[in-house]
Amino acid sequence: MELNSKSSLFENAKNGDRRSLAKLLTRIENGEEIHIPTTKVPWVLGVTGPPGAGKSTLIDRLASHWSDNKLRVAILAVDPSSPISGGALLGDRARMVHANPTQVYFRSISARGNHGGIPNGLEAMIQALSESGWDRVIIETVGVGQGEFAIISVADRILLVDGPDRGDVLQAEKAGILEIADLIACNKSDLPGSLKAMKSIEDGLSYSENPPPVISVSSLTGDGIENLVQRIETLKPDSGKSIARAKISLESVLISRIRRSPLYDDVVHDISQNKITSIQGAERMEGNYGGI
Ligand SMILES: Nc1nc2c(ncn2[C@@H]2O[C@H](COP(=O)(O)OP(=O)(O)OP(=O)(O)O)[C@@H](O)[C@H]2O)c(=O)[nH]1
Ligand SMILES: [Mg+2]
Repeated sequence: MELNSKSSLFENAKNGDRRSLAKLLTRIENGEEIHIPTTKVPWVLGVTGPPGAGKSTLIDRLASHWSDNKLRVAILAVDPSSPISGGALLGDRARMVHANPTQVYFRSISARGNHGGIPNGLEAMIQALSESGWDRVIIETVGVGQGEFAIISVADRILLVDGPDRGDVLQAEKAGILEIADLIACNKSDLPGSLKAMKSIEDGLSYSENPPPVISVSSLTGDGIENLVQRIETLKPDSGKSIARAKISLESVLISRIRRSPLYDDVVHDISQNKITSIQGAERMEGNYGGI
């Protein structure tokens, strides 16, 4: 029976069967309602930052640290461009060289079809992973535009990764994202420009009332990783969110809901054809938002 097969998928996933886990996550991602008991609060770390900053390489270091300490680590990589889910981004999986594969689960999630909002069922997937015994859930997203920060509405701990020679630090500052992080890792400390990058990040935070710590690391050599892990471990996710973070979190959920509305594509089309104004379009959509 359908119900039985759903619950046995969860039971099997809990017993360590990865195929069942993959199937379970795919079903959740496809919008199926699957009841999973809630017995704990998931431990979730969102890792964001500009393309190429070293997020995947750094996550491998973190996963390696935790897997060496007998923790099971699940990594969900949100791929903004791929229509395909379930498989691993080749590039990203290739960065997983240090972590113990028996203790690590890796999966990419497509963000396509959500117009850059929160991927389908992400929160339920996190819960499923947590309840089936994954002690740490890490979500990797590229943080370059407003929509991509949707992640902060599902992760209590946010790590921003930046580094030298990216020219993105300034942009990050502009978007106010430096402030939404709990921690900032200035990666690639082995490269010559790293001191300058640290300074530039610290300058960007100089007006912040409660600036997050900036930690210099090299995911390549492992320098500073121990310190970063200590900081992550001691974050207190319950201590409240900054106003900046609460705003982005709320706005991301609203944007996702608007984009998931069954009317969205039609209204966008009508506006593009000058049939209606955008204000009329917004009025037509009111009360017709999609869920999350
Ligand atoms: N020198 C140096 N190179 C690094 C370091 N960390 C990562 N890299 C390199 O930077 C490049 C990008 O690393 P990724 O880990 O794929 O970066 P990413 O942020 O996950 O990239 P996207 O997922 O494409 O946004 C790769 O060539 C890495 O080998 C570091 O600490 N030092
Ligand atoms: Mg990556």
